[in-house]
Parts: sequence; structure tokens; C-alpha cells
Amino acid sequence: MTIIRPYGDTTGDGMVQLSFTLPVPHDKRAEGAALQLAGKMGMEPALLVHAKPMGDGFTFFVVYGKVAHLVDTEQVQVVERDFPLLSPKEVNAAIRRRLRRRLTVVGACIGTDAHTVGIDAILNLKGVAGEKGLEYYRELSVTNMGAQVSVPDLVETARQQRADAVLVSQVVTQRDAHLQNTRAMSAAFREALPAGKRPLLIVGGPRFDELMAGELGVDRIFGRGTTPREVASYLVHALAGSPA
Ligand code: B12
Repeated sequence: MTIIRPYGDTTGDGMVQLSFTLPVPHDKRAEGAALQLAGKMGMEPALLVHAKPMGDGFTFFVVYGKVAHLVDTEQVQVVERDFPLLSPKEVNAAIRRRLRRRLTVVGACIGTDAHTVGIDAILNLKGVAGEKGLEYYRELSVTNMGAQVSVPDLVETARQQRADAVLVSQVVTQRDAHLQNTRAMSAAFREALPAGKRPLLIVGGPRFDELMAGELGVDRIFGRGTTPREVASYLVHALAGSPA
């Protein structure tokens, strides 16, 4: 069965919950406006289940209602992992065997973005979700440049370190900053280094569309909930060939 619909109270009843904020103070008209929006979005009937003032002149709403839309799971497009998930031991062994030197990684949070928790989770020894970060891998040499790194500084450091891979984090998506910064970064690497000398370009962050790698000029995008082991396995796959 590839055609499905949302489930709320009974199977296939089409019930969904949606939250949003409107720029109006909380009163009866505001609640009516929220229901009008829900109706226009195809929720019919829609029920207001929560409304809360959010500072001066704003109200936060949760509405619950029925939609008639169907989802065809066969039409879903996602980036599936197309490389084997390796243990740290396997990653180290593959790099030693295939590269015969350490694999060099430079990471940074670029632009004005100061959200370093994500890139630290991937790079720092302590890692995330019970997995150690890339610094734990003996055959990886990791430089973490931290927050608010400019693209020229990143390119310069990557060049100095002869980076095999550059790992960039972008968490803020206001005014598409993550897309613009990523495009600027990939363009700068294309300009600074000839093909074949360019490091593998990887970006990550919770609000990227993983399907946009080609459009943004990077080799791979990692989204929400990525773990260091996935990244290390990808590095081996892309730079040292997956072990047989
Ligand atoms: C902590 C935090 C902060 C801290 C950051 C501290 C720090 N050193 O990082 C502080 C208080 C400084 C902060 C400031 C701001 N923040 Co803030 N912040 C958050 C918060 C609560 C958590 C982010 C976080 O740490 N997540 C945990 C990590 C582990 O998850 P992650 O980043 O998704 O990373 C994972 C994956 O995405 C992936 N990944 C991420 N990067 C990379 C990179 C690579 C290479 C790879 C492979 C994988 C990867 O792997 C990671 C592990 O699984 C979020 C809300 C939220 N709940 O997410 C808001 C949030 C990100 N902040 C937000 C905003 C608006 C701001 C400010 C602009 C607020 C203000 N007006 O001042 C400032 C901006 C500062 C700046 N110049 O960037 C918004 C962004 C909205 C948007 N659309 O862009 C959010 C979503 C809150 C919200 N709902 O409004 N923030």
C-alpha cells in the first residue's frame, strides 16, 4: 500500500495538527483569523486547540483538523545513505590502507552564524548521541575553526592544511543565509583551487534540503540528527573508497 493519509483518532481519518503565529493581538477575531488560514490551507473542519499571546501584537496558535490530501510513498524523494556505515576501527583501517596517511578535515561555522553546537557534535571528541566525534578517529586530523569564520579564512586554512574535506555548518536560515553562504563558500573554493585539488565540500545543519547538494555546489549535505559515524563513513566512501 503506497497511498496513505494522516492518522489522528481513527486510521486514515486525515487529521493533522499545525502551529503558527499571526501578527495580531489575542482576541476572538485573532482566533477566527487562525481558523480562516487553516481552512484556506485545506483543513476542513479545523478546530482551534491552543492560542497564546506572544509578546505585543502576536498570537501563537495550534489548530487540529482534517485534510483530504493523500501521500504516495512511491513518489517520495530523499537522499538515502548510499555507503556502508563503518565503525571507528573500520574507518581508521580503511584510511590507513587506502590513503597511507591521515585524512585531513577542516570544519567551521561560516558567515555570521554562531551556532557551533552542531559542528562541535560532529567534530569534537565528546561527539553526540553516544558516538565520539571525528577527533576520536586516529587517522583523521581535525581542525575546528569555530564560529563566524569568513569564507576567505576558511579557504586559506583549508589550503594551508591541505584539507581533504571541508565541513561547514549553517544553522540560521533567516533570509536564506544558509543557502547564500553555502553558495559563496563553494564558489570561493572553485575559484581558489583547480578541480582535482579541491577538498570535498560537506555542509550540514537542521534546515537544509539534502537534495540540494548539486545546486549549492557541494558534494554532500547532512541534515538534522546526523551522527559523527555517518560523516566518518561518508569521508571514507568519498575519499578512500569503501572497504570491500
Ligand atoms: C543553542 C541555540 C543558540 C545559542 C548558540 C550557542 C552555540 N555555541 O552554538 C545562542 C544563544 C548563541 C543562539 C543565538 C541565536 N539564535 Co539560536 N538557537 C539555539 C537552539 C536553541 C539550539 C541549536 C542547537 O544547538 N542544536 C543542537 C545541535 C546538536 O543540533 P544541530 O545544530 O541541528 O546539529 C546537528 C545536525 O543539524 C547536523 N549538523 C549541523 N551542522 C553540521 C555540519 C556538518 C558538516 C555536518 C556533517 C552535520 C551538521 O549534525 C548535528 C548533530 O546531529 C536553536 C533552536 C533549536 N531547538 O534548534 C536556536 C535557533 C537555531 N536560533 C535561532 C536564532 C534566531 C538565533 C539568534 C538570531 C537570536 C537573536 N535574535 O539573537 C541568535 C543568532 C546568533 C548568531 N550570530 O548566529 C533560530 C534560527 C531561526 C532561523 N530560521 O534561522 C532558532 C531555530 C530558534 C528559533 N526557533 O527561533 N542560539
